[in-house]
Amino acid sequence: MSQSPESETYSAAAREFAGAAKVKEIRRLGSGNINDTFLVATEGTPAYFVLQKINAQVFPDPQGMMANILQISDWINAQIPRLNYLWETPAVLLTQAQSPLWRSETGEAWRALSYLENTTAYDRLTTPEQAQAVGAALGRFHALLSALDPRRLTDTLPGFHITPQYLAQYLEVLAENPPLAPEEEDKVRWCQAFIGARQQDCFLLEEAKEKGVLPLRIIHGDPKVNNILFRGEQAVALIDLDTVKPGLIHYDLGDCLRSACNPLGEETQNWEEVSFDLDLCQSVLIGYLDQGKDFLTPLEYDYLYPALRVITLELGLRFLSDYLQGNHYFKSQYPAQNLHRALTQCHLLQSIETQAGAIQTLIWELQ
Ligand code: GN1
Ligand code: MG
Repeated sequence: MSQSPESETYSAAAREFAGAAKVKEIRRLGSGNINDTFLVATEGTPAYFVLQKINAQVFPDPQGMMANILQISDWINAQIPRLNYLWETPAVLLTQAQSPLWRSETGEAWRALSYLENTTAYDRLTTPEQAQAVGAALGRFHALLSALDPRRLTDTLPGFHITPQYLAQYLEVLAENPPLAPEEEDKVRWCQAFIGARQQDCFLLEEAKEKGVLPLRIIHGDPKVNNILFRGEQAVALIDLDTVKPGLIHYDLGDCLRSACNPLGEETQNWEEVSFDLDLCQSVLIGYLDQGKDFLTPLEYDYLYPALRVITLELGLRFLSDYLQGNHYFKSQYPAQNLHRALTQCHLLQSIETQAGAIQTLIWELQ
């Protein structure tokens, strides 16, 4: 292992959470856009665990975040013995001082979670069975938390999934007239026109929330497909609980659908070919509603299709804003990556809109 300052910090963090076990190896894990994630192998018990450096720019309250995670993990774990399906929640590991967080000398916050061995996460779904399992996992997660009072959780990310706020930030960025790379200018202008024509949609869910038309529940906040772990054919866990907070489950189901029903995935370079797969959508909804029918109100059904549009638009404009601001929020491997991600979400939304009638019929038939 090299001795860069970075590796010295993550080695120190790993030792804090490893307890008496000797750390054998540390390697990067997963494809998250925000936090730095590592898999730690030890010579003792646990043999593996997941170590994460929390991105302080995105998550200003790591303590509140860990308190939320501990609360919902305890709540779910208490129900697991009575469930008639397999469900798992990564355990929060504690430092030698019994804290769920470790601070480096420079103040970075680190945490560790147990590693669910022999599980798989997919960046893209290919079969209806996978899609149904993904939908079921999200429905189960919501059902498991449906009796927990949302007011018991802290909103550690106040502007997160408040689409009008992302729109306002985006418009501010545009007003500053950021310089554009000539080779990307046409793509930016295309996205800008596409988003501009849909600005009013950004208000749909928040207005419904403010009017009390849609109830506040506990949401995951980021149920994209690679946050769902499979053990064999079954989806057994929804990981990445950083964004769990009180909110509209519409953001969750919309986010899950936009991610699960895009067979090319959100990192494709082939954005013009991106389309929304109706069969996968049907399977996700069947899986979800098997649970959701017990708690969804009729009005909540009415907002499912709008939610799919809003969340896809929201992510498109978040990626575009970040590109225009110089890629400070979402990690990127090359300068235009966030622009390409924005194009992908816009094309996905275009495909959703051309299939509006069919998607709405599906939702109506499954109600
Ligand atoms: C971010 O870090 P990651 O990949 O789990 C983002 C989500 C986006 C997602 C898109 C806190 O999630 O909102 O939907 O990228 N998380 C945050 O891939 O902003
Ligand atoms: Mg996340």
